[in-house]
Amino acid sequence: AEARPWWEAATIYQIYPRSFQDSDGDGIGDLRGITDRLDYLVELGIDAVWISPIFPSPMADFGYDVADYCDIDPRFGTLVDFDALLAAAHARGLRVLLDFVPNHSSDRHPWFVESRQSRTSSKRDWYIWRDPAPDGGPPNNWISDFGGPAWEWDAATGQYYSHAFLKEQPDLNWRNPELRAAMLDVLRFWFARGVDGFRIDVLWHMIKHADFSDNPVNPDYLPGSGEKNRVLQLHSTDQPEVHDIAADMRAVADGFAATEQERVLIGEIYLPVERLVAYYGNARPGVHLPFNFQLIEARWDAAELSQRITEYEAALPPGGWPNWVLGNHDRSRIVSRVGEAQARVAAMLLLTLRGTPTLYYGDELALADVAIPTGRAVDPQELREPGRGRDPVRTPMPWDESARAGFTTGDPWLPLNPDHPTRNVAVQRDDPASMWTLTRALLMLRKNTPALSVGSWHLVEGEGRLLAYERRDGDTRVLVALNLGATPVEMNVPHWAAGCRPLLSTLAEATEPVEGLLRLRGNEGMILGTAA
Ligand code: ISL
Repeated sequence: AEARPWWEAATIYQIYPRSFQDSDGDGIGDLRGITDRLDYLVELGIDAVWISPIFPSPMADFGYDVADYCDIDPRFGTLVDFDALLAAAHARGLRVLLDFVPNHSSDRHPWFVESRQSRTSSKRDWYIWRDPAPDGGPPNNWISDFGGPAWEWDAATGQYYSHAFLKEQPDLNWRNPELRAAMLDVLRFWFARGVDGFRIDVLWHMIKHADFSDNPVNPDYLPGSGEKNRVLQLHSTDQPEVHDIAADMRAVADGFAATEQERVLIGEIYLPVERLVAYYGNARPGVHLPFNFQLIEARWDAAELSQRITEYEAALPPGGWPNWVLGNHDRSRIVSRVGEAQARVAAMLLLTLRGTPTLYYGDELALADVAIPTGRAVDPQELREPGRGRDPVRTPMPWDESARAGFTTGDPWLPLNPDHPTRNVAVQRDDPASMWTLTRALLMLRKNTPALSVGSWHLVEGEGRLLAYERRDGDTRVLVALNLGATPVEMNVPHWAAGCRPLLSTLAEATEPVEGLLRLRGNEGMILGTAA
């Protein structure tokens, strides 16, 4: 086989560390907890974990407000625990990716504390400070992602500072060379410790237009869709200079790449496909994987999915490796978006597309969003824009049928899913019809069938209820046929697939070879191939 970087055929699993496994009874997940569960991930068939931020933080945004980029928050453990986690993961062939949050720090970071001391502070320019508008108001009309102005007044020094997110998350100034060097050193610090890569938070936000002109008003704004959508983020995001930053980070990663340990950079970027693919780089390489959220944005509809997949495949630059995401800690879970039967088909879709899939913890159990009782909401977004909060998708992982689901011996920081006594790892592992068993079977089939991970992708059908495509690697051809509707559907299989056997169905074992006509039950997905 040709040599490929490890991450091309890998499946990544996102761990939200507060919610995965608590080891000390404080109700908050931690690093030792993750280490204890590494065998679980290997058993499931995972190749790499991405852990949401674990650095010291006041937790205004649950770790996406970093107060020290080169240490571990005591709630999660210590650097010693981290080194142990990394060693234990590597011993099992698992890679570990951390979450780099470079657009903003915490307002408690010593850099910001120093920056706000005075206009002449040596760190003043490490953040984005502007004079007020002539009327004393904010310098422009930019809106924070969490609603409200993206500017906070600092009375002591008479200027506003920019914050694309909470006021507790001041934006770092990447146009300042010292700040830039200090942040690239953060990557070096963790790479030298052995981490295999980073997910880069809000990469497309990292540089703002030098003129700070007003953003245009969004003519299609729907009230209730989030106040940030009142304006288009034309001048506050996706500036040309952001690609120089991505290239600088890539150069650092490449500097640490060894034959056995190529480091991977994944950019979090919510942009239309044609803008997204620019993040692969141009004159200089950018990130390896600009996160592709097409499956999160899509309605559960064959025509729409086939169009989005085709468009994304066609937009990839030469050498640009695809990737797919079905859920994350910011978005409603797949089960709650499309339904439980449909989520099984969605898992088959995620794990049979060309490129690197990222699986969100709990999705292997078909975990749904959890309604959080009034008074228990903790996400700042919920407190600012009720109904838009992300707590429902961040609830603790249910491991077993015990009172606290094996997650903690204390009080879990967010409520468990009420169905945890029946929906948990222990129960599903023993159930041949469970989502867990299906997910594992998909991951094993994908591992043993290079056509499914790295093979080429060809659309066969994308209309009505049916989405079907071919995956091909050398002589191996695999047909994936997904019925997105609740009623049966029939499909004339391509001539090459006649005589193929079902390798896996989302519903039940099917073994009869298919002749001309493939019959799929409602919400059934099937993988057919020539393999044994
Ligand atoms: O989900 C989104 C896309 O529609 C966004 O609003 C998302 O919250 C935003 O793109 C950035 O998310 C990331 O940065 C935030 C943090 O709160 C999120 O958890 C993180 O994923 C600020 O660091």
